[in-house]
Amino acid sequence: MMTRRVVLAGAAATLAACQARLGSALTSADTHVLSYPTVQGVIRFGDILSERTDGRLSLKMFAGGQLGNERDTLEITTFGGLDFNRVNLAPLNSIEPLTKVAALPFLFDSTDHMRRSMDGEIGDEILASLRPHGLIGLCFYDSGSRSFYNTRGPITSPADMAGLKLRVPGSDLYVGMVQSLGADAVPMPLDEVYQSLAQGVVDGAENNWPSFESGKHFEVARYYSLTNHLLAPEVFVMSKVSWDKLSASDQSIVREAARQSVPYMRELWDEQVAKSRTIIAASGVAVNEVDPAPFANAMTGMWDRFIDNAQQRDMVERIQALRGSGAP
Ligand code: GTR
Repeated sequence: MMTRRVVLAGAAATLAACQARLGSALTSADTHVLSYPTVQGVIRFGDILSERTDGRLSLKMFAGGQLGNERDTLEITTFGGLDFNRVNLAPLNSIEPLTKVAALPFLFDSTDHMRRSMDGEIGDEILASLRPHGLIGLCFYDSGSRSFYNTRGPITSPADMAGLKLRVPGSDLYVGMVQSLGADAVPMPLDEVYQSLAQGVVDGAENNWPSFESGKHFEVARYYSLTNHLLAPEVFVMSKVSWDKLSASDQSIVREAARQSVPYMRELWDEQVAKSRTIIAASGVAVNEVDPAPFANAMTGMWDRFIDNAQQRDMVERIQALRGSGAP
């Protein structure tokens, strides 16, 4: 079995081998395939960066998890082996407590609520909280809403989840969430999920429409139950080691280019959700609507477990105060 040290060394060797060919290109990683909206958003960021610096700064994207899973590439990013990374909030949950706030189930009541919260000062505070951990938070991307899928049957209430083995990303918060619904949580990187579903190592998982589709999980997990329990965003970060090497004016360009890539990413996201839904529906997956209330009730206790300091509590309240004050 490959140890993490071997995986990290392998990724570092791949990067070193590319170095000569890349020249001065900055590097970024993503677990998703090239066509996925998060990857295309970061590529757009790279294009804006090149334009604004007349090609002095450019970006090389390592998509499809070729440098390893999010936890590993994040570690490489913190020590400067990668310049940028686009990750879910989950691998940051054990690093920075404020990231748990935006990853709380049933916190956001709509995509608009999530965007309003993350595009304003609350989002800025979460991005800034990453700096002491060696990361410069640049912007948030969309991730739609996550729901449960499995190989056994439709989930209509938490009672249907008893005893199910469900894959979650490697975060205590996700583990707590699934346990509070009475299921067994199995933390595992995304690239192992298809095989684990196919071999019965897990009975199911949870994710948004595009990841359920692009990872081919829908081919083996034929029940998708729309709990819509999580509307957490994705985050785009830069290594602080790389950031510190940039001039102040290049740092501003990086920040602006990242923000400018957000509307483009969101446009692609909405298109991708529609495409993925069509593919999944055409494949005959049984999709069922779910009353979210019993799921939300079962999860209230876990909020207190993971929101255990005053700064987090204050942020939760400020996000709740922004509920329903915009378009649905
Ligand atoms: C996806 C997300 C990835 C990854 C994945 C997972 O929706 O875009 O960054 O975190 O979920 O479940 O591991």
